[in-house]
Amino acid sequence: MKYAPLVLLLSLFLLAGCIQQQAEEATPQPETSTLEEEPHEEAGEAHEEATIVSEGVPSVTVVLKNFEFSPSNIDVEEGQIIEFKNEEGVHTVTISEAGHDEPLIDIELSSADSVLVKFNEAGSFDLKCRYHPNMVGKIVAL
Ligand SMILES: [Cu+2]
Repeated sequence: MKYAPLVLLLSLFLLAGCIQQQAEEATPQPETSTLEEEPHEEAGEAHEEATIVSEGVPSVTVVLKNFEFSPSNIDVEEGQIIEFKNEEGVHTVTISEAGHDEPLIDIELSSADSVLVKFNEAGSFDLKCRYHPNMVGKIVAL
């Protein structure tokens, strides 16, 4: 056991590291404030701006047909649901924050499929189908 002293020393270092880390965690950190959280947000509600939901009554139905979203300019209120109903071909419902590439929602719909998307927060959103560059729309949640 000629390594025993080394192991002991290493353990002490690790232990010291743990204690230090705990001390840091216990210190209040004003940097991690809750700036992005909406004060009126209900507990347990999703933080994403838009989420796919399995049930709910849509306030608007958008039909995918003739290579377009109809209507393509959609206004909803915060908390409302849009139903996207594909009546022809295969398309995607791809929704991102206006001006952002990274989608919040990206789902493929076969013909006769539909999806419910709930808008949890106010904002402007770009709507598109990834397969057909001409299929675009705008969603505003107020
Ligand atoms: Cu399409």
